[in-house]
Amino acid sequence: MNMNMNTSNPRLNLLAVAVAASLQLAACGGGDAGAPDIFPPTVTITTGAIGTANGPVTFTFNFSETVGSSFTADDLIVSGGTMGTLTRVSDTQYTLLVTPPAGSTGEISVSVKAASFSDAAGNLNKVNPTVTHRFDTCSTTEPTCAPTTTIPTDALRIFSDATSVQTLDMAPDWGQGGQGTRQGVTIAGNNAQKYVFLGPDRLYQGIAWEGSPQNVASKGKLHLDLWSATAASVKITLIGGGRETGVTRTLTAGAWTAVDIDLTEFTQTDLTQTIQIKLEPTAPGTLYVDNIYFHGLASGASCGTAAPTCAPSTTIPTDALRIFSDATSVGGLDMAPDWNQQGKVVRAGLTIADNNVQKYAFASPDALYQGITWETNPQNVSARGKLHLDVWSSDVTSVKISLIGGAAENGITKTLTAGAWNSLDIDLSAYTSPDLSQVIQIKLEPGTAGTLYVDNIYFYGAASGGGGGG
Ligand SMILES: [Ca+2]
Ligand SMILES: [Ca+2]
Ligand SMILES: [Ca+2]
Ligand SMILES: [Ca+2]
Repeated sequence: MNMNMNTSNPRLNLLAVAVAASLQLAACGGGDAGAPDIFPPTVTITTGAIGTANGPVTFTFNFSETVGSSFTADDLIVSGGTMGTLTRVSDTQYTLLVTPPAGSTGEISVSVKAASFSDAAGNLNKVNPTVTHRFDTCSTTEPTCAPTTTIPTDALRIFSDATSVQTLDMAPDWGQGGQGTRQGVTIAGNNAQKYVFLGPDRLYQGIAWEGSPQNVASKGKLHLDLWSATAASVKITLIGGGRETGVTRTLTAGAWTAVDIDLTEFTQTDLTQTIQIKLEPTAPGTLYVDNIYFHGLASGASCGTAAPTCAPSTTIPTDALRIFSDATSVGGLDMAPDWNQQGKVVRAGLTIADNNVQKYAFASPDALYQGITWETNPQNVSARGKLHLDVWSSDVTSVKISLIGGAAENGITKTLTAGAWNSLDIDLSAYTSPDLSQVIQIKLEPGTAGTLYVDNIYFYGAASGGGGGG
């Protein structure tokens, strides 16, 4: 049959389209046994564990159909660890063990090359996903690695390698009566303070800069890096104007814990004249301390009028699955796919206050949407808790944020405070339509024409409830 699409007869045209459509359906696996398989195989990569790995990580490759012997170790790109043997579990599943280097932290990345494996009909893969997994193989009995903290440029530093606050005393005698010791130590080329709390009482240590009171009222957070093998938690008290407030933070045993405390939690402290910090571990033992600083802006604080003048104060959790961030982004990310906006949305990558952001200018009321896609690299976020984005705008008062997976989506609308970074966190349970096991896209829809600045897109935390539903 000769299907000439250029025929002048419109009825024939329709017939041709219908025949073509039925051929496609048959090829999909439905009807005709003899129809050719024209659909390339796909693969998804998963890792068993969520969170940071302390040893070898197993990556599992699940194929959409039999790939025979076409999938081999040569089809993989592995970085950040040593590749083990690729094991065939079945015609549609393989596993690979990757061992991270000892005594370090970092990220293992596993990619499948494009056009590297094929189905029985010889169709080569078009999807070539990348999956990353963080690791930490540092010793858990004594710190052997430096904290991974990058001190923001806007930080007001109390204690750091590069510079510290004037008149700083990391070991004032507040009457501990010899029940503790302090020494400066160097760990992996990095300076830190080591406190030994002998106990059983007087489990406290001051850090003082009384000679140079610091006004931190406009700052957002207090940061400390803490390491202990024994203390389950530490009370951190900020002292200023003769008043103090203590907040308690739990520590991860045998690892650096990056502690960030919103300054609004220090309700009693006079933030305009801070002079001291007090550390109180819950039990005798050793506490290592590094990178004490105030950073970011008080939440909701204005930061620019026409465009942001500061970076968001967000600290990305270590367990986060990052879609877009300065340090790393998801494989295959496209922040500006053309979804037929016809030039009515203009995107630019910008650096503001040493931080990378994306700027989207929505010019026309008939194209108020922008996709963010990693469709070649679907991500399973079904065990995650929340989606985070930082959004800044001077003129858009709300944005609908849709999550897309398994060809289904729904959107959640968030209101925006003008002229400030809005830290948006959406519980993934609000995304009832998309298949969270294969999320591939986000869609942003401003309520009106205007400009959005976007940063720090990631999934984090654990799903609550553990409910069964899909
Ligand atoms: Ca196929
Ligand atoms: Ca191959
Ligand atoms: Ca240091
Ligand atoms: Ca950024």
